[in-house]
Amino acid sequence: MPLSSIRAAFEQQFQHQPLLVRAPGRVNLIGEHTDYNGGFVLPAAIDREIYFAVGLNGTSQIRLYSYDQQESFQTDVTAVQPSDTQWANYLLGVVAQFQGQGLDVPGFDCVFGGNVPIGAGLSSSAAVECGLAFALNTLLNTNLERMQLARMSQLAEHTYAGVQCGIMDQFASLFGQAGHVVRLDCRSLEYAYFPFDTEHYQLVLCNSGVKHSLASSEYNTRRQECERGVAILQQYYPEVQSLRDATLAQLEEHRAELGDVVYRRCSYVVEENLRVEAACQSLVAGDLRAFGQQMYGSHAGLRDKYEVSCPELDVLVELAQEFTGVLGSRMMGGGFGGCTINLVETSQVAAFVQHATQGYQQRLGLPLETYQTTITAGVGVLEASVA
Ligand code: GAF
Repeated sequence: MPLSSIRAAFEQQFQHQPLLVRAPGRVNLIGEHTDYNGGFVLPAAIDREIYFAVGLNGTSQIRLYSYDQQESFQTDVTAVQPSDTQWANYLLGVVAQFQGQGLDVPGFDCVFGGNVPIGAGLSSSAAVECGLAFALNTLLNTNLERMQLARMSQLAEHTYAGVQCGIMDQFASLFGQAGHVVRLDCRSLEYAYFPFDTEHYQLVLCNSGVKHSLASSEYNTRRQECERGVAILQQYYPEVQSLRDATLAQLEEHRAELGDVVYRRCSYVVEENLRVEAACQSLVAGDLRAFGQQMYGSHAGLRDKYEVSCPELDVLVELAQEFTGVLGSRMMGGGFGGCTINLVETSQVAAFVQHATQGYQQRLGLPLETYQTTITAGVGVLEASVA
């Protein structure tokens, strides 16, 4: 849906001129479930985005309108709290973060909507949080840095959506750079951009169309299992502050005490961090074939050790693996549904999409949606003239 519709809906409902903001969804090439373990990720912002029209209204009321749900929500600035209206929580959580920092948030109006598919693992919720955080920061002149906005948006997700997520999604939405992937050290928050060769290779997303209800509860459970592993290792290796510091040898040594499940979760995370490092080296060397192999390795670990995949995602990765024009494929994001990300030779994109669509229908009787993505800039203000 175009930005002009969001702007028109705002002007029609609220009769004043808004600030226009674009907030993208993200892909993650490799480094899954590593962010909350102090590890490494390699995301990028994409051309699937949420548009915002936001303006202060001179009252004490927050008036929100979801263009996609065609629903309104209103509350007083002094009464911000988690609501039964799920979509509003992502926005209210951000307001609560501003207020929690002692920043005065006056009444404002907001219309938002976009084309990030919901539940597809492309971080529509992070885009919503980051878009509003950026808009408020601009309108209120609060001069918060992007990393602070990312942290606040992440905490909004913890407190108002109940998912104990890491920082990757919010970071990617705010720090994306056109034509580049960005490697983030989720502990130090240092980051580095790498150009991504879009002439010869494309990122194609295959949307399984499933979202299992397990997603958020299992996500929080995985996080606890990793913390349990760290607590055990710390008794022997006090320097292990997170799984990022652990080694496979340490895990092996204490395998019995860790127990089968915690051992598998932890060894996946340690291996995935090593894969991100190796994948970045391959990217710098221009060896996309090696990069693709790391992606396949990531999927196998997520499926067998971390157990966050599902049959639909596994079929999509198998379909990619048997097609020669695909260099790598893996499930992406929290898991239990959503999209696979596929690294595909540009000349083979159309044939791959056909192969995957037919195969998905034949093997599971399910329709497949695919998205060919472009890597874009992160959250920013749009000129009114663009709308
Ligand atoms: C979700 C979370 F929001 C991220 O923080 C990250 O942990 C991801 O799952 C798994 O890598 O997208």
